[in-house]
Amino acid sequence: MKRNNSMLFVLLIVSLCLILAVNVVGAPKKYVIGFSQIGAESGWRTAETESVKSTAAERGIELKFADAQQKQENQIKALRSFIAQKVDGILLAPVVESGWEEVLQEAKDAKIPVVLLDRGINVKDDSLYVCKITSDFIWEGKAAGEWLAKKMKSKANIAELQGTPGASAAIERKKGFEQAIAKFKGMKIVKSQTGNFTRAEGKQVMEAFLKADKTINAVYAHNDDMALGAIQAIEEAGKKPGKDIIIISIDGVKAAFEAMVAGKLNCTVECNPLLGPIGFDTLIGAINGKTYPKWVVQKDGVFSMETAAKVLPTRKY
Ligand code: GZL
Repeated sequence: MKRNNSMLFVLLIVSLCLILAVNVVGAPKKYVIGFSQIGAESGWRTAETESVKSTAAERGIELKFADAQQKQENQIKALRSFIAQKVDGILLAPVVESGWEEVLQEAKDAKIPVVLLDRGINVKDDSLYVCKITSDFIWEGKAAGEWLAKKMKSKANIAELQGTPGASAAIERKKGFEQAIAKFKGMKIVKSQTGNFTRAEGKQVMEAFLKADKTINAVYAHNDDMALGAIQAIEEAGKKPGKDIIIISIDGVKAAFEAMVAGKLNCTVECNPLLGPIGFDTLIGAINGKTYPKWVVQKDGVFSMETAAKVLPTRKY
């Protein structure tokens, strides 16, 4: 009897050790990822943050999130903190293109891969980052210019609301738009200034434009939030946005579709902010030795007032 009991006891211990071993060995690694986000300047930015946070939660990734309040020095501080904490990888949405060499070299020296989300950077050594995952901003600017030229029958006095100075999204959207309208001598940018991608500044700048130039009959805004601010300014000036002044912007956020349904915005060029899944797929892949093209481009669409009501219910952000 005694012999059976000790056999049973040994069997129990061995089974417990096996279960423990399987759990420890088989448990998926819990990645620790740092995300340096630009801020919360627009509906688009908020949607991107939500996409990254919800994907991390779904995948059991420990996310260290830092909001830089639009300041590059805060992003650099955050990256240094992530490096000091020895995170497995870093997601960086770079507020501007320049000034990243030093801190990205520190990440490289620490063997921490960095994936760029939604904006690009200018560095001599592109081994400092795995890749950038962004839309094609030149294409977006061109699509906006071509749509507006068609809508205005190749003749318009355009007020341009630019994004953040030095941001790749602003630089390239301006470039693409100018390339598109260069074909039409009647398409003229008569006013152009930054509204920093925010509704409040878009409104302020548009108020000043309307006071300064009564010939403005079209607006090109580098994002929907500035377009929504411009719409408020146009209405307060006693004019009808979407009719007296034709407005096109970029992002395709829900508020833009609502403004199109209300007849106040004429067109928006989509820019996908839901970069959480592809961002983590790429970064975790890189952590495990996978390589990627330097640019993983996102595809976008163009949505006008005429189709907005039908499309609005399908929008995810
Ligand atoms: C685009 C992104 C831009 C959005 C703005 O990828 O960087 O920044 O167009 C946001 O809404 O502020």
